[in-house]
Amino acid sequence: MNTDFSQFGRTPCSHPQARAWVEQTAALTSPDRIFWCDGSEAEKEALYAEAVRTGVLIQLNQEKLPGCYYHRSNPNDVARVEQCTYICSEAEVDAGPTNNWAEPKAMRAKLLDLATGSMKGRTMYVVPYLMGPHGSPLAKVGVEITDSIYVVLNMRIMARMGQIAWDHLGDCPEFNRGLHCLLDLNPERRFICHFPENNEIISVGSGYGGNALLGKKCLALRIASALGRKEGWMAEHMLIMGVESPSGDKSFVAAAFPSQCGKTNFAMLVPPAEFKGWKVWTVGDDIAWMKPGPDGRLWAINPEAGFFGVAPGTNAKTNPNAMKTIQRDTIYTNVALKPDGTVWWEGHDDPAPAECLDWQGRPWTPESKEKAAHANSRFTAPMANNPMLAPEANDPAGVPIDAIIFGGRRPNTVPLVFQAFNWSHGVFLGATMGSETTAAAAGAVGQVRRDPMAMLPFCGYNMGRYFRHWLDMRKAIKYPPRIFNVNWFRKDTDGKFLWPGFGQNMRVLQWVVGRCRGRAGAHETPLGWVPRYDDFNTEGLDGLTPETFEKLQAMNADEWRREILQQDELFMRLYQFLPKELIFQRELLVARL
Ligand code: GTP
Ligand code: SPV
Ligand code: MN
Repeated sequence: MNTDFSQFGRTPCSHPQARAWVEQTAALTSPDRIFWCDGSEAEKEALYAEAVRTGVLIQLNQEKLPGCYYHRSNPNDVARVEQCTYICSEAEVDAGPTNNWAEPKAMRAKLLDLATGSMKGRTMYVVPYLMGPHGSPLAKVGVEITDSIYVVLNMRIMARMGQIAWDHLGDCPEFNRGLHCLLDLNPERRFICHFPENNEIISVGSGYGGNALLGKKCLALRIASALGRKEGWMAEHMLIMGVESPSGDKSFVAAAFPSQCGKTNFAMLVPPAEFKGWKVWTVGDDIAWMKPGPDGRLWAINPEAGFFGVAPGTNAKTNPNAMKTIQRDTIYTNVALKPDGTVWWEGHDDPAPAECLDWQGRPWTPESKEKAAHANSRFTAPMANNPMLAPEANDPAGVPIDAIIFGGRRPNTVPLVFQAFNWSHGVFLGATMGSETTAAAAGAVGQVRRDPMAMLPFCGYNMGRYFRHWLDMRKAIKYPPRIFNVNWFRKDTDGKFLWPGFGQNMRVLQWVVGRCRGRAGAHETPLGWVPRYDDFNTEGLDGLTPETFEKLQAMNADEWRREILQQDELFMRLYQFLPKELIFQRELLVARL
C-alpha cells in the first residue's frame, strides 16, 4: 500500500466558507503544510505510518492486536482540566454561576495571539466531521483544524470523518469551527474555550481527550446544549441502550452518570446467564442528542461513532463486549506496554506482567509502587467493532427513549434504585445528583460534589436555565420517558461495594423496563417508587438476601438531612435562576421525610 505521506491530503475542500476560514487560520498559524483529511482507508494508512514515523504512536503487535496503536501523553496532560475550560458568551450571566466565563473578544485575542506562528515547521490538519448518522435531522457538521496527528486519528474513530461531512453540509454555510493548537503543552497556556454565539471552539495547550477531540465534549455537549435550548432539543452526557426482552419487545434507555461512573460498562452490559432471551444493545456510551418526535415520544441519536473508554477495570468479566471491541483498530492511550507489543492495565484479565513499561515509559514490575496504567488511561475504538452494536445506532431517526436514568458514585445515602413520581420530580433528582470526583478530570479524586445530570463540566450555558429547559421539554413530549435514579457504588461498613454491579445491573434494568411497560411492581417511599424484594429478580444471585437488599435500598434519615443541605449549596448558588418547581420539589421532599 502507498503510504507516501506527501501524496495525501492535497485536495482542499470546495466549501467556500470553510476554505476561507482554513486559509485565514493558516495565515495566522504558519504551518509548513495543510493536510485536508478525506476519511479514506488509504489516507488512514498514511496517517498511521506518519504518526509512527514521528514517534507520536507506537505500532502494537499486529498479530495479536491488528490495526492497534499505542500513545503516551505528556504526563502533565492526561485528563480534562475544568479550571482551564471557559464559556465565552457575550454576557457573563449566560455562562452562569457554574461555568468559568471570559469576555469573548479579549479571550479570542489572547488565544489567537498564542496560536500565531504556533504551527511553524508542522502540519496543519483539516478534519471535517459529522456528529450523528448521515442524513439525520439532528446531525451536525464540525471542522477541526489541529496540529496533532493523534487528534486526527482519534477523531477519525470517534466521529464520521472526511468527505461524508462535506456531503452532509452541502452548501449550508453554517458549521462548527474548532481550532486546536498543541503549543508546548504548558499548563499555564492551556485554555479550552467555547463561543456558543459563534458556534466556535478554540482549544490550546492540551492534546488529551475531551480537551482536544473537539467534536466530543466541546461541540456535542457544551456548544450543542446551548443550541438545543434555543432549538427545543437536548444534548446530554448519556449512554443509550436497547433492552430486548425474551418476547422480543425492545425498550430504549438513556442514562446520565458522571465521568468514570459506569456509562460505557452499562451501555455494553451482558445479561447474566439466568436472563435467558434478554439482550442488551449499545446505541451510544457517552452522549445523547434527544428531540421530541412527531409521535409525541422523545427520540435520541448517538452523535459519536466510537468509544473513548476508560481502560482500568475493563476485562472479560466486567465488560466482555468492550474487550471484543478493542482487539482491533484501537488506539490505546496511557496504558502499560508489554514486551510482546501488547497492552495491560490494572484490572486486566491477564496477571500483572513480570516486566513492562508504565504509562510514562518507565520500567515497571509488580513490585513497583505506582500503577502501570494511568487511572484515566483510555481506548479509542470504532463502535462498529462492538458485537452488540444496535442496528439503530446508524438510523438517522434515532431511537425512542422509554426511560432516563440518573446515577452517581455514592458510597452511602443513595439507594440502588428508585423511580421518580413524575417528570418534574425526575428533573429534581437529576438536578440534585451528587457524585464522587474521578480521575477523568484533573484534581482531587473521591470527593462528593453536585454534578447535575452529570453535566456540571459540560453545560454550555447557565445551569439554572438548563433546569428550566428540562422542565419545559415536558410540554413538548406527549409520552415522556419515566425517570429513575441508581447507585451502583454503595458500600458496607467495611468499605466493600454492596452491589456486584456490571452484568448484574441487568436486574435493575429489568425492573426499570418493567416499570415502563407496566410489568413490575413497586411501593411508594419518601424518595420515590422502589422495588420490593419480590418485585426484583434475584434468581441466581447468591447473597442477594432480603437483608442485603434492605441495606442496598436503605434510606437513612440522618444521611438524607445532610444530603439535602448539600443539595442546598448548589441551589443557593443558582438561586436567582432556579425554576420554582425545583424549590417546590425540595419542600415536598423535606415534608415527606
Ligand atoms: P467516561 O468515559 O469518563 O464518561 O466514563 P463512563 O461513565 O463511561 O465510566 P466507565 O463505564 O468507563 O466506568 C468507569 C469505572 O467505573 C471503571 O473503572 C469501571 O470498572 C467502574 N464501573 C463501571 N460500572 C461499574 C459497576 O456497576 N460497579 C462498580 N463497582 N464499578 C463499575
Ligand atoms: C469524560 O470525562 O466524561 C469522558 C472522557 O468521556 S473525555 O473525552 O476526556 O471528556
Ligand atoms: Mn464521558
